[in-house]
Amino acid sequence: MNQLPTKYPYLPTWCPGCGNFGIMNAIKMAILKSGIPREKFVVVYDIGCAGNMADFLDLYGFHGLHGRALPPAAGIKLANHDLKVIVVIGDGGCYGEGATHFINLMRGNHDITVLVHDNHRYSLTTGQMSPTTDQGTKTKSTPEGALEVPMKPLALAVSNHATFIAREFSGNIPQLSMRIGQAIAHEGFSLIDTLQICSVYNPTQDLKWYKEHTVGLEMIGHDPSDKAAAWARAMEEDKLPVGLFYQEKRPAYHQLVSELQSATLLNHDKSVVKMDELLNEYR
Ligand SMILES: Cc1ncc(C[n+]2csc(CCOP(=O)(O)OP(=O)(O)O)c2C)c(N)n1
Repeated sequence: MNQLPTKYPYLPTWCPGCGNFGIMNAIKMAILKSGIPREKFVVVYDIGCAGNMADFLDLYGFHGLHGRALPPAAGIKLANHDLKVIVVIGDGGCYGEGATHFINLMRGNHDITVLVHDNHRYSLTTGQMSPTTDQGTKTKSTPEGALEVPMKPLALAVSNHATFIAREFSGNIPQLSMRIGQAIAHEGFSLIDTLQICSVYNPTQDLKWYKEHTVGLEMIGHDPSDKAAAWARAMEEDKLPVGLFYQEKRPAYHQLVSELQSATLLNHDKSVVKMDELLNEYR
């Protein structure tokens, strides 16, 4: 069976107007369209509003700690590289608490798809500033306005050698779904920074705001094989470019590990491993 039920096991508890509804539907559409059996997918969820998707999506999954979803995702891929691994994580988890994992797994080109629900806030804990909050923005944790300048996650991805880098919008479900499909098919680290509406803790950046402040990369002419151009687009501020910034073909981490060439780690012939001898070496 390759169908995703719409009501499993609970209806989503996100606030009305939350971008997570669109992102979850885009994931479902991409998985159904991929033709890959759903038991071949594992979703690793971070903590937060985004991570609560663990309760609503009928797929194999693992719910990690806040900021720590990327290491188990890489581990799952190495244990059984036949699986497709997707990470569902907020901007606070990926770019704040888990930034070191984000930076270093990109360098290794670990074959995981990282879907960042970038609502520019730590939303589950009621809207504190995150690394992508605009300078000057008043939040509960910055009553006089955020003092820091925001992180540029796509520029970070370009400079740290991610091999698939995109930005999409949670309100454009067909395009987001198409991009998730491409990211799943890509062999290597894929990042989709998804601009996500948080109607409660970031009401300013609503549908109208995103329409006015984003521009499609295909409208301005962009070659996704041009890394220098991807960097320049990733640094833009007035209008946020949306689309595929960069893609290159480079061996994924598991494709370079010699032990994984004959079979997945899961399918290795364990009878050839002499555990007693191995343990004795360390006595
Ligand atoms: C290590 C750790 N730090 C902090 C928290 C508290 N906490 C839970 S959810 C959350 C905010 C999550 O924000 P984000 O990752 O951006 O996801 P969102 O809720 O916006 O989807 C925080 C700070 C926690 N659970 N664990």
